[in-house]
Amino acid sequence: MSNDKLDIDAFLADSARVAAEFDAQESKVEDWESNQADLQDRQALRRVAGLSTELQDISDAEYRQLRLEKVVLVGVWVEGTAQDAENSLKELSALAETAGSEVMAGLIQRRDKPDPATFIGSGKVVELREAVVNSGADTVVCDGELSPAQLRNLEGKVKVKVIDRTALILDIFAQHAKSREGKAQVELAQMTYLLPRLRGWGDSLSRQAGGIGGRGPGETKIETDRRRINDKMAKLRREIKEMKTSRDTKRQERRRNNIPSVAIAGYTNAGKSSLMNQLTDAGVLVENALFATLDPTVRKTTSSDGRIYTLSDTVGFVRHLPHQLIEAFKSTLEEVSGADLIVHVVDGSHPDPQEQIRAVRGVINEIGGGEIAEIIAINKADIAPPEKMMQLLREEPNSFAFSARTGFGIDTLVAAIEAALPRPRVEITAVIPFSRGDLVSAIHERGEIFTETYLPEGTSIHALVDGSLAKIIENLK
Ligand SMILES: Nc1nc2c(ncn2[C@@H]2O[C@H](COP(=O)(O)OP(=O)(O)OP(=O)(O)O)[C@@H](O)[C@H]2O)c(=O)[nH]1
Ligand SMILES: [Mg+2]
Repeated sequence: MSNDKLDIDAFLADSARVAAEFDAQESKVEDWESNQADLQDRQALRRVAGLSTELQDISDAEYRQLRLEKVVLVGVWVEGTAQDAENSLKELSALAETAGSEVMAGLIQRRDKPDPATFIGSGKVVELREAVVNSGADTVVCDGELSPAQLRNLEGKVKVKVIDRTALILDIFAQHAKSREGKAQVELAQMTYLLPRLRGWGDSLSRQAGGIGGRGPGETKIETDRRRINDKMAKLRREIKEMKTSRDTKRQERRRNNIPSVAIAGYTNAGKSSLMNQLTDAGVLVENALFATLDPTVRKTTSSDGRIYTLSDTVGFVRHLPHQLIEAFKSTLEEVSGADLIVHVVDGSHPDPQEQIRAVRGVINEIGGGEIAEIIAINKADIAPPEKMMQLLREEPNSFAFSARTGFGIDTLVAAIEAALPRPRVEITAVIPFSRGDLVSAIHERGEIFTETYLPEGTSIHALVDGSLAKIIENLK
C-alpha cells in the first residue's frame, strides 16, 4: 500500500538503495538467529503501530515500512454463499492487518459482476464514501484485482487512495522479503503489476525535454518510465536467474545422490513452518500472520529406518495468488514442483479448509507439480471442531490429522511420510570389504537393508539400493 505509487523515480531509487544495503550486509546469518531477530523486529513494529505519537522518532524509511493506514474493505459478492463472501472479506482483513493496517469497516455488495467503471455500484459508492468519512480511513482496499480505470474512478469518488487485493499481497511480500533472492523476486512482481498501470497516473504523462541520450524528442515521461522499468525488470530477471543457479546446483546434487525431497506446502498460516520445526531443528519463523515465510528452508533429516531425505518449508499459497508473484517466484516454487512428495498442510480450524485445499492444488498444478504424490496433513487438531476433522479425513483418502502445537498425530504423520518416500529399487547381495565403510553407510542411508552380517572378508549385505549405488557395488566385484 505504498503512498508513492505515482513516483517511479522514488520507487527505483528506493529499490536500488535496499539492494545496496543488503549487499553491504553479511551474506547470510544463521537461520535461527535471523528468524528470531525477524520476529522481534516485527513485534517491535507492531508495538509501535498502536502508538502513533512515537512515530516522530523513527526514520522516514521505517515509517514507509510501517504504513499505518486506516482502511475500509469492500468486496463484491458474485458467486457462492453469503458465508463464502464473508470468509473472503475476513481473509482480506487478515491480509490488511498483516500489512500493518487498521481495519475500520468492511462492506460487501451482492452483484452479478463487478461494476466495470467503479467495481461496486454507484449506490454502494456513496455508502463507501460515508464509511470512509465516518471512520477517518485513508485507504480503501477492494477484494479483487481491479483495472487501472476502476481504481482511478473509485478513487475520484471516495476521495482517498484505493488499492486492490493484488497490490496488498505484493505489499506484504515486499515487507516480508528477507533474502536477496526474495527481494528481487518481489520487486519483479511489483514492477510487472506496475507496468500496465502507468498510463493511469496523470502526472507521468507530462512531456519531457527530449533529444538527449538517445531519447527522441517528444518522448513522454510515461515512455521513459516504461523503458526504465523494463530495463530494471530485465536486470532483475538476470539476477534471479544467477541466484537460481546456485540453488539448482544444490538440488541437482541431492538428486544425483538420490536423496528424496519432501516439500511442506499449503495455504498461508496453515502451520507449515510449525510442522517443519517439529520435524527438524530448523527453528524457522512461526507467526500468526499471512506469508510469514517467503524464503524456502531446506533441511536434511533421517527416517526411522535410517534413510536420509530433505524437508523444505515453503512460501504459503492463497486464493487468487497474484500471477505476477507466481511468475516471479518460479525458482522458489521449484522447491515444491521439483519435490518427490508434497506434504500439503491444511488448517483444520479454518471455516472452509476445502476451499483452501482447492486453491493450493490450483497453484501446485500451475507450477507443474500436479503429478507429485501428496499427503494431506490436517493441522490444528487441538482447536479444530472434531466433526470437521472427521469430514476432511473421509473426503481426502491420503490424509492425517495432527497438531504441530501439541504434537498430537505427528508420529503417524511421519510414518506416512516415510512410507511415501520413493523406494530404492535395485536388489543387491554383496560382501563389502571393511575398507569401504563409506559404502556400507551409504546403503544404510539411502537403501533398505534386509540382512547384514559380518564375515571375515567384509560386511555381507542383502539390500535394496538405488541404481547409482548398485553400480558402484557391482564394480567392486
Ligand atoms: N492451535 C494451533 N495453532 C497452531 C498449530 N500449528 C500452528 N499454529 C499456529 O498457526 C500460526 C501459523 O503457523 P506457521 O507455522 O507460521 O504457519 P505457516 O503455514 O508457516 O504460515 P506462512 O509461512 O505465513 O504461510 C501460528 O500462530 C502458529 O502458532 C496447531 O497445531 N494448533
Ligand atoms: Mg511459514
